[in-house]
Amino acid sequence: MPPSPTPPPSADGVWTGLRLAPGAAPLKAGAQAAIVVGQGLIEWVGAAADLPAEHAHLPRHDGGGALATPGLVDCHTHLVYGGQRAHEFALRLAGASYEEVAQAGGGIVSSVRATREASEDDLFASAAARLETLLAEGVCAIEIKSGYGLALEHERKQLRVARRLGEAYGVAVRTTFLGAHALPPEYAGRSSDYTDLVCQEMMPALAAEGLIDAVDVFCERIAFTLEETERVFRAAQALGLPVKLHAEQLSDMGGAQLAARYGALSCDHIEHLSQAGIAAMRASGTVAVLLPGAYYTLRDTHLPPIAALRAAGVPMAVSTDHNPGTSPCLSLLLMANMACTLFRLTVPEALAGITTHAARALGLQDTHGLIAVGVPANFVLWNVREAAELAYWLGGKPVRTVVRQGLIR
Ligand code: DI6
Ligand code: FE
Repeated sequence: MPPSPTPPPSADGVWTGLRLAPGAAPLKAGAQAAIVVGQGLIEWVGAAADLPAEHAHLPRHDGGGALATPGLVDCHTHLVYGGQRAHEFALRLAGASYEEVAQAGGGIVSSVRATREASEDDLFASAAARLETLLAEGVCAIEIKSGYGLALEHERKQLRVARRLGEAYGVAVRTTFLGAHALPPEYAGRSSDYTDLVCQEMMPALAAEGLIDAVDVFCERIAFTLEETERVFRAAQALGLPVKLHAEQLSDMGGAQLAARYGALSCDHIEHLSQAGIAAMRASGTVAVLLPGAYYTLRDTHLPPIAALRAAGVPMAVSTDHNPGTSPCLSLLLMANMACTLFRLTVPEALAGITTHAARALGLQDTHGLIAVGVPANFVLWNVREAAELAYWLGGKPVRTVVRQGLIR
């Protein structure tokens, strides 16, 4: 269902009866807090007792004792695609590996077929339903990748849908061009030629149309080589576009070091990340994006090097990696839970991973994933006693109110 034509009510005014989650804003955790919203921006945040007199006359919104966090940020999704792949789930249950499914003509390429067959409106409708689920759980900014079109017109279609979703739903959408996701069937055996097409035709055309906020590559032995990845990065750099990488998911390709040399926003998956990769990411300020939904779905057993990332001080984000093959996940809170349970993140790390650090992975650290004066009002009120509950419950709907782009949703 597209959002109703009547706009949601404004969140302008004073929000009281709140507790701020630890780390959400510079205030003693748990103290009674207030947030002042004016013209869609946060004008003031602090202890309710310190509310400046100038704000006292404003309309009040009662938080009812809820816990407030910044709006959630889902920093790695493949949300726009045709069809779904439940049958592959069954194949894998019967013993096939992800790589075997891909080599047998399933996998990414089957979603490419369905995406090419779908109209822009079909893609909008199916992605909108998924987006609504994520938004209802408190997502206020989301990254959406292309990569199921693998030809100019179909990549364009996916990215246009991503932009339209952002406008229709009033949510910050960052688009990522992932033309180098898989080899389209018409380029079988001609990976280098396809890489040229991505760099020389698709990327410049889509960038000129304002459809690309960042560029990504699936650098893996079943996808693109390190050399091809670097060609894509060089093309991105020439267009002034930031890069990120699907790195070291199934094997250590040295992708993280390459990405760091190009100042990548993030390296994602990174189950097989080496110490050299960690050092390079630390030096370049690249965020480590952890994707426990894919790890879980693939029944992976090779854990990302969490302790080493933590020791190096590399910021860790957590995301759904929503995609029809390896992570058909529509709950960022469930990912926070799995980041704790499977990857041994602490609760504060997991919550920073779906807010502050996720925003950084999108280059949005100054405007999203935080409750601070001057930023757009994106925050969530939760019916929980303590922040740990956000990573603790498996399922459930702890949201009380979402304020997104200054409106009460
Ligand atoms: N890594 C992933 O986990 C997804 N893409 C990627 O580069 C999987 C995409 C799919 O199987 O459709
Ligand atoms: Fe992915």
